[in-house]
Order: sequence, then structure tokens, then C-alpha cells
Amino acid sequence: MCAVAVRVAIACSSAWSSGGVESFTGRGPFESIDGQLDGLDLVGWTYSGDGYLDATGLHVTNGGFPSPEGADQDFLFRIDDLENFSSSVVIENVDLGEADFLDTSIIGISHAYHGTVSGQIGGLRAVLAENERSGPNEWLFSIIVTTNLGDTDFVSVLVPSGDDIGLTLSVVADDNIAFAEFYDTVGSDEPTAVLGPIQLPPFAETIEYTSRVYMQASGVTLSNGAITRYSSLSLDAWNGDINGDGVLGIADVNLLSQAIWDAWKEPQFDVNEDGATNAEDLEYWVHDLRNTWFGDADVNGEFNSPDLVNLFQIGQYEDGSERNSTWSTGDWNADGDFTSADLVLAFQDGGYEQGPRPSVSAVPEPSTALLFVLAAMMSVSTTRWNRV
Ligand SMILES: [Ca+2]
Ligand SMILES: [Ca+2]
Ligand SMILES: [Ca+2]
Ligand SMILES: [Ca+2]
Repeated sequence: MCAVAVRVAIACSSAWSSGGVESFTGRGPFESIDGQLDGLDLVGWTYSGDGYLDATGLHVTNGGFPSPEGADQDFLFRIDDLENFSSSVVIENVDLGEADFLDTSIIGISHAYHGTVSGQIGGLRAVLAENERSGPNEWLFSIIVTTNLGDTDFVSVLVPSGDDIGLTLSVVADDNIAFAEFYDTVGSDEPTAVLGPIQLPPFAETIEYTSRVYMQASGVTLSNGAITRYSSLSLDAWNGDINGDGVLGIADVNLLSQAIWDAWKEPQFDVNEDGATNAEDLEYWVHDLRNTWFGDADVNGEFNSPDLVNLFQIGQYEDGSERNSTWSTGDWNADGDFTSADLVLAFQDGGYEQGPRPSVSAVPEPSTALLFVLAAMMSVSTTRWNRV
């Protein structure tokens, strides 16, 4: 049954998206085809399962079948076109139940890859698995390479029921290697266990990857957990192209803003390479990498009236909802909201109606007249929207 679901999901998905972060807060714009998971941040997901999404994550409970032949699985699929990437998943309150021979619970992430060379298809899984090789509550952290080589590599780690865990799977297609990390403390700088580098068959002309987050329970055992975060980010992001789509655009600056307020640790967000992710990275991205101004909401290289008109139509200025704004909806200081502080920052940056930002020359001083013009526009807009 699942195999059917897998084939349908892949065959039906024409979405060709690049990497990103899924925060599972239930506030994203995505509406799934079957209506089960409204509120995902990223487009292109296909979901198979019976979990539910709320503000604290995607909650999944699987298993409990009376016979070993039974299986219950939840899968979240997404097509990526990243070549060198690192994917991570955070799962809270993980519980793989009681091990029993023939029962299997697994929870983790995977990547299938499809090459243009005939027959070149395979996959990698980084999972926390429970099966007959493990002791009580001693679950295997495994990387499984499903190619014609059939390799499997694993280490055993002890994960008390109810722990929050993190798994990371990285693929460097350029070198045909993969490695994985297991974290038993979410947010820790040091992984609890590392596997790899694992040599893979050549990735030559690989054209597509299928990212997958899944939980599975077979037989009478259970798997439980809340998936609270997933990311798939390019390892080629040194130039600020964080989502790996080849341009420095809205998706990148929105991801960077979110990374700053949520203190995400992936090195892709440290665009100025000083070891920290903070407001200085945003300034570096805006000024030095994208060569534009604070206030350029649509990231077209200029800060002018279309940016403001569009923001007023979106209507998140001082709207009272906490942390609902991004760069493209007016949050330019990366605190999650569009407030007067963002307008002040944009005024001080001095780019309004100045055209493209000069790459090196002096930045003009903010105009006092401009301040009055924008304040008036904001006042009119707020009044209008309050009346709607
Ligand atoms: Ca990009
Ligand atoms: Ca930095
Ligand atoms: Ca603009
Ligand atoms: Ca703000």
C-alpha cells in the first residue's frame, strides 16, 4: 500500500523546488492536496499518513498492529534539485516502543536519487531504528545505502523514551560521499554520533532527489514523535544562495531572517563567515551580496514605492500578530514583525528612490522630507485597512 503511495507521489509531483526550511508551525502558506497538512512553509510536499499539524509540530503515532505483517507509516515527500546539500530533521518526544523480533520502528530522513544514466537509482537513509540487533531502548542509528552495492553502516546509541533528537544527512555529490550525524541534544554543537564519510556510487548526471521524512512501525510495536523542523540546504551556499536555486532572492533573505530570530545554527546562514548568525549577516547579505537596500521588500535591487504599496496591500504593519512577518512582508530587522523600527532602519539606510545601490561609493543621507512622505503613506494605509 505504501509502495503505491510512493509511486503516485513521485509520478504526480511536477514540482521542482530547491531547498529550504520547514518549521511545522502551521502558519505557512502551503495547503496540501488532501487538506491534511495546511500551514507548511515549503511548496512541493506530498504527504502520506494520518498525522496532524499544530503550532508545535507534525505529530505522528504509528503501529500497534496485532500481526507482524502489519505496517503503519507516515511519509512526507519533496523533490529537491540540490546537488550538494545537508538535510536535518528535529523530532521531539521520540519513542520507538518495545523492540521485538520481526517488529521494526524507524524514524528518520532519506534521499532518493535518480540519475540520467540508465538504471542509476538509489537512496540513502539516516534513521533511528529499532530491531533485533538492538538491546532494550538501545536503538540503532543507521545509514542505509540502497544501491546495487547494498551497503549498510550503523552505530548503536541509547535514546531514552521521550528524548528530543536531531538527525542530519549530508551528501557531497561532487565527491560521491555522504555522512550523517545524530544529536541527542537538539541545538548542541557536537553530535552524539557521526557516520561517514561513506563512499557512494558515482552520482554522474544526477538530476533529481526525493527528500523524505518518515516514521514507520511494523508489527505490534509503536513509533511516536513530533517533527518540529526539517531543512534541506545547499552546501554551495557560500554566496548567500541559501535555498540553492541559483539566485539571491526573496527566499534566501526570508530564510536568513528566520534563521536570525530562531537562532538556527546551519553554517549556510553565517554568510559573513564570522562564526555567528546575527543581524550582521543580514546586513552583509543585503548590502554586500545582493547589493541592495534595506526596504527592498521584493528584492529587485531598488527600494521604491512599489515595495511600499505592496506591503500596504499585504497589511502586516503593526497588525498585532507576533512573528508573522518576513523580509518580503516588511520585517527588515529580523525580529519577525513589521513595525516602525523596520521603517526607521530602511530610512536610515537611505536607499529610497535612489535606484540600484552603488557598489562602493558613499551612501546618501536619509531625507527628512522622505520621512514625512512615508509616515503619511503609512498612516493613510493603516486607516484604510482598519476600515476594511
Ligand atoms: Ca536563492
Ligand atoms: Ca555571521
Ligand atoms: Ca524593490
Ligand atoms: Ca521587524
